[in-house]
Amino acid sequence: MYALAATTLLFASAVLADHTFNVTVGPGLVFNPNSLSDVAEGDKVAVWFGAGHDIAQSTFAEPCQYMDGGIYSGPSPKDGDVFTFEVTNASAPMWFYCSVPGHCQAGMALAINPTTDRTIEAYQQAAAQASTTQPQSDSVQGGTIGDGSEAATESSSPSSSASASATSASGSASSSATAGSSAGQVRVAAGLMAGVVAAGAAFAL
Ligand SMILES: [Cu+2]
Repeated sequence: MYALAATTLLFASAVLADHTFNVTVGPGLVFNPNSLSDVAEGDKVAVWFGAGHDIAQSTFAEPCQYMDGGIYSGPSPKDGDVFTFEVTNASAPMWFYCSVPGHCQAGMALAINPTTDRTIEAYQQAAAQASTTQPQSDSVQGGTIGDGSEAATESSSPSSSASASATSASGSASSSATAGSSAGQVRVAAGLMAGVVAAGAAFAL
């Protein structure tokens, strides 16, 4: 029953705002989460940077190789920069890597809408043997980079998202990427629909 109430909430929040999936860079040679599923057309992905990394798009077949015309954060996002791009085709899986030499081989990759055959694990396995091709351009491609204020108004920062998740998800305890990045919107909607949540939660108990 709680799940039903939560689903209703998510639906309500989806009507209120586009969905933004938050991805953090590091600590270590990772994108976190490294795989996003159920990303819909028009949804946005916000990559929250720490210094020393970037993000570039490849194909699945050629991991760590920049795809012609692919999305790219630019060569050296600063600590605190947020790179945001929109998913325009939800039916095609998207593959990303960090083009700093060695990082892709170490598994620093991101999948959007992977399939059962083409998983982030399969990409990483192939990446371990691949060489890196860095984008030739030194400018941002296919997205925007800023301080996160745009992403923050649409959703929430990863840290506040985590706390919202912790406080609002009593009992549901889903730790999936989708639920985590939705938490900020749930929190916004919760103000409007607190009665529904309370009723749903009470019923579940
Ligand atoms: Cu990196």
